[in-house]
Amino acid sequence: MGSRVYTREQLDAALASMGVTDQTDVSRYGSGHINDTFKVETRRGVRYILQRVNTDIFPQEMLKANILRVTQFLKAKGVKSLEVVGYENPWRLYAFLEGYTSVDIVTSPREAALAAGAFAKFQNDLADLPAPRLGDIIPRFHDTVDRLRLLDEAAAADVAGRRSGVSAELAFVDARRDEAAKIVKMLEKGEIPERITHNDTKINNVMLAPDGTNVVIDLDTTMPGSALYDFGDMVRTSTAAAAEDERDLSKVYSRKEYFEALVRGYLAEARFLTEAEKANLAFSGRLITLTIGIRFLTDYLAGDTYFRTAYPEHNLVRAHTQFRMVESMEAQAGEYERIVRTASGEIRA
Ligand code: ADP
Ligand code: GN1
Ligand code: MG
Repeated sequence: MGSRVYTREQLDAALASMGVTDQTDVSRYGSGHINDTFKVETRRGVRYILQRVNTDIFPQEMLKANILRVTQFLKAKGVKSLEVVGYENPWRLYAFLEGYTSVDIVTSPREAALAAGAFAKFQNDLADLPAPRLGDIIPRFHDTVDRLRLLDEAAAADVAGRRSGVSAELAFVDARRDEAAKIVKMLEKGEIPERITHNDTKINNVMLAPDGTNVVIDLDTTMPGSALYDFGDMVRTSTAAAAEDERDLSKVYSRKEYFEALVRGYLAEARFLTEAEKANLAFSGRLITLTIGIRFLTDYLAGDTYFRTAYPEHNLVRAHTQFRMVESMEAQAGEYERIVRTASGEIRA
């Protein structure tokens, strides 16, 4: 869908409900696909991030409870995190992270390693979050089998009349159905552990500062999951040579030296990983990238109701880049497996 439009009165009322009345400017901010995000400037010189949570996607009360628990727990530990200034569903106000920036494409292997370390530390920091279990914000979020079911349903319903134009894309997915259940099955059988994970580790969800410090943001999907999905989504976004919506597919591929930096940055911090998890790190990159591609294609078939789009073919373009990334990772699979094995051996030693 396109961006929702808000009146000045709506934005002012949301800010007033959270105690801010001296705003001098409120403007759209960032390139997230889900929430409506604004940067707020005030007469005091203090800046904020104002967000309207996407109420079509998130159960609002559960989301608020999860976010408050996670941010308060991290704060009590002395870990820099999002600072919640106000939360009045569906609106919330975060302190603006001054001095940090987010990027949509990783520009150096060092940046990839830093981001990987940040998400590994995030998982580690939350490992001892006291009971109860965090709410499952979007059940079966990364379950590829379920995502295939939703794709099949969208193709059968064909509400937007786009099915006949995506036969090649559907065939690409069909050729890879056998791999879909692997991580879900391992989780079910207890072969890999459930952990509290971020579940949306794309590169623009970590804010970086020039001195290498960082803050993990976009905590909406922080819930029980697998470390493999978190690592896989980093491979998807942090090794990509081009933007998620690049139209020129000759520019889209997974960069081996970035993959290596990612693996090393992750393993150095994620000392908690089991052997079974390590053995599936390279595979997880291919699987999550296929899964996100399936989700873009599904949304295209459904008429663009989930991800924010800027033009009619946007979700299809995004599906194409994901499938090209999958092909690139498949072509380098042997090499990627070797990189993980070598790094695991060295970092353990
Ligand atoms: P979405 O769920 O739509 O992706 P995010 O929470 O990721 O929304 O926010 C979108 C973008 O806004 C981020 O990629 C980041 O650039 C910026 N952003 C979010 N929170 C902050 C913050 N506290 N300080 C500065 N920038 C932020
Ligand atoms: C969405 O919110 P954002 O833009 O960081 C999506 C992720 C996808 C990503 C693809 C809640 O992330 O799952 O991987 O787009 N978030 C949700 O870019 O669905
Ligand atoms: Mg985001």
